[in-house]
Amino acid sequence: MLADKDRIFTNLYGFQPWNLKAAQARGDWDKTKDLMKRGQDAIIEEVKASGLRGRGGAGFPTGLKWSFMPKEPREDRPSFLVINADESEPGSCKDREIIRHDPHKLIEGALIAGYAMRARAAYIYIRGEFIREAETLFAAVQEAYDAGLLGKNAAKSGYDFDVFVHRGAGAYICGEETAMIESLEGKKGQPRLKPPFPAGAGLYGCPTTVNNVESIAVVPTILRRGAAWFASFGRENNKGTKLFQISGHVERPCVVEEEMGISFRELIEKHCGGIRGGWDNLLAVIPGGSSVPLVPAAEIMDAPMDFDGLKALGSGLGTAAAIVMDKSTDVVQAISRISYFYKHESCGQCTPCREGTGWMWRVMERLRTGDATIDEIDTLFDVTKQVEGHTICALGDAAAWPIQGLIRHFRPELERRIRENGGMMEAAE
Ligand code: L3W
Ligand code: SF4
Repeated sequence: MLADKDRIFTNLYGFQPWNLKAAQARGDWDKTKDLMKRGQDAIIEEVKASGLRGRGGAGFPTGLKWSFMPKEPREDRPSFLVINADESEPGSCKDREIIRHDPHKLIEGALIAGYAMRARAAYIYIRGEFIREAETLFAAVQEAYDAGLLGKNAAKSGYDFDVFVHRGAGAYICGEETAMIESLEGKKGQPRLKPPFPAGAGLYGCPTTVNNVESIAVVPTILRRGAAWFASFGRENNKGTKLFQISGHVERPCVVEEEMGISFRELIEKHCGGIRGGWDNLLAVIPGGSSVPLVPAAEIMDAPMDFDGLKALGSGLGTAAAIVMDKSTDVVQAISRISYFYKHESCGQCTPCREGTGWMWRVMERLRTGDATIDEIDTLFDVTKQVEGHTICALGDAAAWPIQGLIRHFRPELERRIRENGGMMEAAE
């Protein structure tokens, strides 16, 4: 279990104030200028050496992503950092806690990361529903300006850097990096085709890096304590500490910082008071936010909670938001509800997603009520394969994977419902 002294987010539960004075007492903004003095490339190398991988779901190496940015941005084509605070993934609630209780870690991280990638400014795109969090963030950014930590000669570093907070308007798809960029530009939030990746052509066509809130907020501590310290947690390719969010049928749902690779069992026992009704009562877990396939109880119990450990089980770490389902759960209804979510949130610009998400949800509903036919289970699986990998952005995959997981692991339950409903074993001619 991670020792308290190794936690980055020391005010995660808001026991102390979020404000600048309290943040400085916790060590934030301490000699930021000296960290920056190490030089832009040295900072990027340190982040690479730490093994930090993106905390927003995809796990792309953070230092590598920064290294795609131009070393000498043109005057008429400045570089930008965009921070994804549009936390909308069902089950995810970690970035919200950072913004509520530790916003200065994010703002200091924005300055250091922005400097390292030679960005002119950072835009923090915050989920529209986060009304109180946005108020906190606006106030924290203002405090930083008033203290000379942002703006001209930010933190007396000789570097000019601005931070703008932009509120979203309630669309899940704006969490996709290129839809976020479109939205920031004042357009309808619809993903762009990649490549070009944002580092080549992002905000206003300029070089842009989009990073998750947690990825940026850990950077000052990594620099202060060293890449080797961060990399001493976890295992090869899965380094560092991580915020886990555990919801559903545990005794005490929570957000907690832990070492990457902690076993699911230890995570639940140490921080959540166990599974409701005991371990024998566990049915399945969606380990990484709603976009990844569920994992049945027997497989998840001793699994390492990291990128490779969950990939090996046919699932993923995603945002490390574990949704725990005990045996009282109607798992078909749960996945059907998730299908409805993706149908609702599809931006509609590509056909497999626009048509497929609605189609998949309608079949899921008939499976829920037992009104489908047995052979429709295979047809549904085939359709998920037609959607997966055939869309502009990852929302199509995210809609397909939970259904694939359900069919893979709970087919007997789907068939039982159809049989007990007196449903047809095969489709009518
Ligand atoms: C330059 C290359 N850049 C990749 C960059 C790319 C992006 C990052 C990851 O989806 C996932 C999704 C959800 N040159 C590059 C390159 N990049 N190759 O690396 O890219 P990618 O395409 O692997 O992922 P993505 O499209 O960013 C994100 C999953 O996260 N998810 C979580 C969603 C979370 C929320 C939330 O509320 N926080 O929405 C959960 O599983 O399914 O697979 O920056 O530009 N050659
Ligand atoms: Fe829009 Fe869905 Fe296509 Fe993504 S996959 S661009 S959400 S229609």
